[in-house]
Amino acid sequence: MNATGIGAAVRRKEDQRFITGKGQYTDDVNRAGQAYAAFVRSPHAHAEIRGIDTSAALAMPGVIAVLTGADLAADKIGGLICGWMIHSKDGSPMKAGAHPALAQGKVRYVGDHVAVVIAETALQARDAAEAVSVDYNVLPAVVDPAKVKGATAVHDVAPDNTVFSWQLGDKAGTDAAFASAAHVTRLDFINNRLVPNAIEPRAAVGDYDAGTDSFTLYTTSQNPHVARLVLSAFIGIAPENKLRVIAPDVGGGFGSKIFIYAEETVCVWAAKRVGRPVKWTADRTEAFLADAHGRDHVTRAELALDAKGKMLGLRVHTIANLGAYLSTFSSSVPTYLYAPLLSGQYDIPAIYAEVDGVYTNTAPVDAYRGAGRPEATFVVERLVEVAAREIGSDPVAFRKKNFVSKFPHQTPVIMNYDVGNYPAAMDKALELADYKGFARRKRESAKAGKLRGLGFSAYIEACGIAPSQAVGSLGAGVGLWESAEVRVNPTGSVEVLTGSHSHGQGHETTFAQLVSDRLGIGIDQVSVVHGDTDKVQFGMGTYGSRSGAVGMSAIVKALDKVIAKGRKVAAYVLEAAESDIEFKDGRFTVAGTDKGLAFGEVALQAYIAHKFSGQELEPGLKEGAFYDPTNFTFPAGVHICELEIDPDTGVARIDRWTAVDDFGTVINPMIVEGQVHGGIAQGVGQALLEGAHYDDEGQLVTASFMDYAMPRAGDLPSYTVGMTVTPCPSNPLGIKGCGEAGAIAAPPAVINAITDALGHEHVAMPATSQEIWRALQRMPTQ
Ligand code: MCN
Repeated sequence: MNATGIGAAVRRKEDQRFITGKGQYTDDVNRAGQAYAAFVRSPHAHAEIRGIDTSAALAMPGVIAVLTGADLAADKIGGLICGWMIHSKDGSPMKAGAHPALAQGKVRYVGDHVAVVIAETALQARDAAEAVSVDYNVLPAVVDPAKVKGATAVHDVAPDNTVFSWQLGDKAGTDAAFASAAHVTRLDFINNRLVPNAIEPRAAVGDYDAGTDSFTLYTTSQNPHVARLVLSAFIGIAPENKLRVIAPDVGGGFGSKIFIYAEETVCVWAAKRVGRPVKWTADRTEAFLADAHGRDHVTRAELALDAKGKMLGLRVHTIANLGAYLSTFSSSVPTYLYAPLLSGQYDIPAIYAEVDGVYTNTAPVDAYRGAGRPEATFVVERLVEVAAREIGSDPVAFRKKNFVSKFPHQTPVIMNYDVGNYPAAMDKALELADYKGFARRKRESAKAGKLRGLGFSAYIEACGIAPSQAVGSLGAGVGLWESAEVRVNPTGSVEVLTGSHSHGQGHETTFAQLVSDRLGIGIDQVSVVHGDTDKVQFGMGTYGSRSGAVGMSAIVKALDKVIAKGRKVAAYVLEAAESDIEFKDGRFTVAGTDKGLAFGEVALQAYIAHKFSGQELEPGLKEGAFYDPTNFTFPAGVHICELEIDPDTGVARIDRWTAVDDFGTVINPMIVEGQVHGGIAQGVGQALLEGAHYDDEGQLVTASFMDYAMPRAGDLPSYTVGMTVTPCPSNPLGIKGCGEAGAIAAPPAVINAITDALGHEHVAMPATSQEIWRALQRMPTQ
């Protein structure tokens, strides 16, 4: 194996600058003459705006401008849009209410954008924002997604607050399966609402050059090219390359930075209005209030079994809280990213899902690490656990009996699973978790007055959404391919330009490893360029754990072209037939001889003076490619959580965590393990600690880290991580995505472990010590 190639646990190249404080984030960007923006945000969840008095704010020191929705409308700036069209089961299109970047006539959640103050300093802007006087007529707010019907409409276009009433699967066939069932397991639960909380809050700097009539936006984005495409259309910048979007180092996104937000739009627009660069950086409270939140489902799910414990059918009804406005991808998350995963790892002949997407007077809800797939996995893995117990089966045996065993496997809900080996992952996880020793450990815990539980989660996810054409026909407004360009310099060093964006995933290392592997050069010879629309022509960005499977496949295509061109150059220089040139371990050689040239020598030959043969061989070595995958990738695995509960306090302490995942070919095992660790931490956060709560008036009562508990190191055990490998057949590297697996697998593993410890008393997420203690009080005395 090449020491820095595929499979090597190379240390991350980018960490040198991150851990020495040399990263360049959006808030580090400062432009000459820069002014600062502060947003006036609604204190009410639902209100008419009767008037806005900006006079006091305008008179305050340093204030340059106060802009409102009326100014936005006067400049004909379009509203924010949702990029995926969903149709209801009656065929009608979803009901998308207008979403202006600054409110026009009405505010719809606490934190909604009412006006923006531009001032000389950030503090002056903030002080003046408090002096903007808004006359509100407060309206009743609807907060509970299960009680939207009959409540005051959030948008006139949706009088019953229903955005869509969508379905997937065969209703009649599923009803028939239930009618013939020997046993039906039913569960009602809430998938709790989460706040993303990346370390770096969102930020934007808008700049306008009057000389060239062009704009630059520095922003915390996971997909700068899509941001350019959409923002140039909103703001009326044409052609779109008059807007350059730069997403420099980004300190975590977890989905929340793929969306087009009001603040970015306003910073670009305001820069031209005031003739100054305009900078905004969210504080943590703004992030809590106005970053798109995640999850928030209310679900009833039913699993039908025959007399032998084989699954016959699954029926699911979910109400998905979409918040006050449709965010960029919010319609796709609880529909096409959720229901097609309801088959889990199981062979379920009939599945029917209905999803009602509803408006409430809460912050918009959109993709958050896993986006729909954690919600689906929670449905399946909780049902499976409860069903196994109800029919008196061992949860492992019950899962194994129902696992998909033949591939490819067409589920009843769109997905075609290409490869996998689910029993192998289960067996490996059981071994690594010392399953056999669990009974002994449970007895020891009992002696110490503690309750020990073991919880399984056998998850499957779908990454690298594809193919473009098929997904486009389901309503997606974008292509799902990725671009790459490989530029070889005369010395043989290589620059890789990619449309993916790295905001913590280590692409500068893994993408360089791929180049190192294919070209036989060291990773120090490779630099990865991303995140700048002037440098990289176009790209779809990073989400849905696609950068390995899709982004790297585009690089493979471009590298293949570089090697093909290198072969021509080598043939010319070595005076051999092109068909006789072999490329291996970084050397072009004439087959059957020791005549050859190293990759770097061929690169130099491509640039120095030659009389290449006419038009057939151009000087230079630079190739590009677009790659559109033919299918999703389907990572899958088994996570086992073992925990101990103190019945006196209700505190659950995770003692062991075993994860066995199948990510196909692994490029960098250290980075992949890190991704799994981070994902588990987020999943444990959802299961035990995190929950965004609005009161009945629509005030977010968990709007700071004092009230919203994130997991800390002390809440997490050391993980035991193992792998199984079934290479993905639909991309040239055999990779499956790994970036979301932990967050998808973890919540049901934790809750199944808690309910196991409690003798299967129901607990809701987050299973705080209070929630567990209450469950203990409901239980019959032991
Ligand atoms: N990789 C690998 N072998 C594989 C699969 C992946 O070595 N078989 C490597 C990749 O080359 C890449 C990393 O693992 O360096 C993650 O790859 P992938 O699974 O393709 O995911 P993406 O790079 O597309 O990242 C997106 C994914 C998502 S959707 C969320 S949400 C998330 C996540 O990544 N957000 C993150 N991980 C995050 N990690 C950090 N630190 N910050 C975020 O915001």
